[in-house]
Amino acid sequence: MAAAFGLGGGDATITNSAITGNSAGGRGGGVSSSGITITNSIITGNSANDDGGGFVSGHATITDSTIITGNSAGGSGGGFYTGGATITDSTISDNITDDDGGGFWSSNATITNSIITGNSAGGSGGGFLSSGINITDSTITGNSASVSGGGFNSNGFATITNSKISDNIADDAGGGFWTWFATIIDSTISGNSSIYSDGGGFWSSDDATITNSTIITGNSAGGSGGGFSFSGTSTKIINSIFINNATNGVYISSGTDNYILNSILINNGTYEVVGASGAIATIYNNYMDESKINITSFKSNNIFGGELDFTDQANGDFHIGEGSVLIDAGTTDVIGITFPKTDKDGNVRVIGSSIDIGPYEFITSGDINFDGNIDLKDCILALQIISGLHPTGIFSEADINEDGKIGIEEAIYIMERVSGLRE
Ligand SMILES: [Ca+2]
Ligand SMILES: [Ca+2]
Ligand SMILES: [Ca+2]
Repeated sequence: MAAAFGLGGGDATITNSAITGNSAGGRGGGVSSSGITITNSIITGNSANDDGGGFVSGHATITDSTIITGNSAGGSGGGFYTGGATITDSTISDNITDDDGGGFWSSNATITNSIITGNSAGGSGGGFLSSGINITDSTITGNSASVSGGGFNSNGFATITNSKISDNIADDAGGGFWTWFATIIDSTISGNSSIYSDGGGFWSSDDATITNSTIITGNSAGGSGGGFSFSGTSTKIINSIFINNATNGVYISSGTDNYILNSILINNGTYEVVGASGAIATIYNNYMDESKINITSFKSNNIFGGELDFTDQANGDFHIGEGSVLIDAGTTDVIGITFPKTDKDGNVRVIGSSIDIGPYEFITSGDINFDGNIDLKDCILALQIISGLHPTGIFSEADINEDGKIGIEEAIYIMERVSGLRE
């Protein structure tokens, strides 16, 4: 049977529809079109002998709870194949291809508030393969690739914001993903594996910046760089976490402009950081055992030992309590480095005398002006707010009773603290 329908020159609009159980001997199992907009629809059970099990299109907009699931392709793009994809509020699941891009293949992709799960590729890019990727507020989980990039493969840049890349598998490099350039902000990369190669969490072949992110728990690599493997000119790891990756936390194979700053690296096997000959790293103000650094490096102000006071490490909650040695132990004074102005929760940092190590800044409830202390200045600010004034420099996260406002409860709390009635 041919594709359900084909639109040689025009765009297809599919709304509140199901495209099910079609097959094509060539490309585009369900639909072949120059452009396609899919809204609140399901595309399932279609197949193509060549590219695009669900559909082939010049560009695709996929939105509003659309589900693309259970399609297959002999070529690239199990779910679909397109020149450019914008995916919003949708799910791409359980599609399969013999070639690249299990979920889909696209020249570029913008993925927002979506889930890419359970897809597999006989080539690279289990979840998808693209050349330029923006991922925001999304989850890429449980995908697999027989070559590189279990979660996805980017032949260009990948920008990942407030997203989770977890439990993906690649036979070759980049369990979570494989990319040239990587920018990772406020995200979590966990439980991925590259079975026979480097970069369990991910692999980056050129500049990579990781900020306020957790690269944690059980990423593993058959080669080196259980958490992250890097082979470009400059990587910057800032206020991030590498815990329980194997073997080794970070592998840096090249470059002299590499930085690991304000980060936590523990329990990553033999070495927290490993470098190839000629690679150099600047490693300042981290929580790590310096004896487990195996790269030519400039080192200073790293700490190890003492209470971390994570809220719930076993369940991946790395907020810190008031007893933590991480508080105020970071630096914002390294030439050429831009440090984050907010933490992983989006709360303002720096609070207190210096930035904290790790993705989260410690917040003292009642510290209305976020200077790290509770004193009369905070009391006066709370009283001004109660009396209807609108003082500046107010930190609403200092709220003590979780009503999202600074009010009488905070004023009383601060007065009790200041007067010694309360610890
Ligand atoms: Ca601080
Ligand atoms: Ca204060
Ligand atoms: Ca309050």
